[in-house]
Amino acid sequence: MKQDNKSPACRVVVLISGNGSNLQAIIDQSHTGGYQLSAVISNRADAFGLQRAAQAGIATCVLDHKAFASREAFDARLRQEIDTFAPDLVVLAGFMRILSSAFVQHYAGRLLNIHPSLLPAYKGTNTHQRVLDAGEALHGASVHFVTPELDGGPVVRQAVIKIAANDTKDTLAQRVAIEEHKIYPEVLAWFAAGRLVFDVDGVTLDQQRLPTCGVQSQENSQTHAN
Ligand code: NHR
Ligand code: GAR
Repeated sequence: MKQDNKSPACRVVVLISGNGSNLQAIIDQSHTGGYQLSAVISNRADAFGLQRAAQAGIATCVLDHKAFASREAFDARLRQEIDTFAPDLVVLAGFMRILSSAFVQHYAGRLLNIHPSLLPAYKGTNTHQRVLDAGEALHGASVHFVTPELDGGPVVRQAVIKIAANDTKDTLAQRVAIEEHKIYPEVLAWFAAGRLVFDVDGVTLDQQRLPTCGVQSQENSQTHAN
C-alpha cells in the first residue's frame, strides 16, 4: 500500500551476509517505495551491511550459523528472530546460507532474493566468472520469489547487460551491481503497493501473469513496467 493515514508501510526484514550494497539501495529508496525496514539480520558479525543499517537507525541482529548444531536449528532460530518483527516481507540481499524448506514454506509468497545471473541460467555461486568462461554475450541479475528449490523460484524482474570484450569478472560484478540497486528497491515498492502477488496461481503484477523472465530491462534504458 502507498503510505497514507490508513495503510501503514509494508514492514521488511532484510537478511545479509556481507557488504550490503543492495541493502543500502533498499534503505535509500524506502521513503519513496512505501516500505519500511524493521530489522537487518546477518549470519556474520563482520558484515559491513550491519554498519549501514545502524547508520540508518535500523535494528540489527547477528545470528552466527556456526553456533548451531544443524541447518534446521539455525533456520528455526532465524525464523523466531524474524517473526519478532512481524514483517510483511523478508528480503535476501547477499545472504549466503541455503534455507531449509520448512523455513521457506513459512514465508511463502513473502520471501524475495536477488541473484547475479539471468536465471534460470547460472544458478549458484561465482556467476560472473562462469558467464565469462562460457563466452556469453549477455549477463545480468534476477529478482525472484524464493522457493525450496535453490535459485529456482519464479522470476519477477531481470536487468540485462551486454558483455563487452574487455569485461572481467570484477567489471561485470560492478555493472551488475548498478542494475541490482535499481531493480531490487523497485520490486519492493511493487510488493508494498500490493501490485506484486505470488500465490498458488503463480506470480502476478497488477493482476497480469508475468512471463518466465519477469519484467525485463536493458542496462542504460528505461523500464516500461511504468
Ligand atoms: N534458500 C532456498 N531454499 N532457496 C533459494 O532460492 C535460496 C535460498 C537461500 C539463499 C540466495 C542464493 C543466491 O542468490 C539464496 C536462495 C547461498 C548459496 C550457497 O551455496 C547458494 C545460493 C544462494 C545463497 N551457500 C552455502 C551453504 O552451504 C554457503 C556458501 C558461503 O557461505 O559462502 O549454505 O545465489
Ligand atoms: C549481489 O550481487 C547479489 O546478487 C549476490 O551477492 C551480491 C551481494 O552484494 N548474491 C548472491 O550471490 C547470493 N548467493 P551486497 O552485499 O553488496 O548487496
